[in-house]
Amino acid sequence: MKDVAFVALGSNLGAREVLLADALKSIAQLPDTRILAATEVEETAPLGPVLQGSFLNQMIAIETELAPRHLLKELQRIEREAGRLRRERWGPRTLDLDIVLYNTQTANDAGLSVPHPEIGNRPFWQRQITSLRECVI
Ligand code: A4P
Ligand code: MG
Repeated sequence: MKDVAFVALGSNLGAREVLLADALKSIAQLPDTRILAATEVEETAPLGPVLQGSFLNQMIAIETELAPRHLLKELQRIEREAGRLRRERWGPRTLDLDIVLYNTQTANDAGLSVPHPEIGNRPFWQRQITSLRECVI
């Protein structure tokens, strides 16, 4: 059976809109994966301790046969292809792809936490989840 996951896209460096659109195309091309719905792209003020530019954020619901860790590996490859350099935690990035939810599953180890630990601190994620759920369920 295919699983439904919610993936957050974020960018605050470079051609942000193009980076998000390209990421969407790359995710759509993942094996055994289909995009079910996408929110509008919204501009959000930076959260967290680092002084940095504002973000464009978007969230998508996908149906996938990739297990959570396999999905994360593919998302990290797409981040790298978008020129993502990991410098400082929470710092500016060309592309950030986070698994916010993966069905009702929970995982909690160094490599993967789902639901994403920041879910309670990101009002725009909560709005996006609500609007995607109206499309998907
Ligand atoms: N990791 C664990 N769980 C997950 C998950 N559910 N999804 C691990 C994705 N990755 C997960 O991430 C560090 C490690 O988290 C990865 O190696 C992965 O194994 P990273 O992308 O390398 O580093 P990061 O993004 O700097 O850290 P983190 O903790 O993912 O930060 P966030 O939560 O992504 O925060 N403000 C606004 N307005 N909008 C934003 O999108 N984003 C951030 C970054 C800060 N402020 C923001 C936004
Ligand atoms: Mg991240």
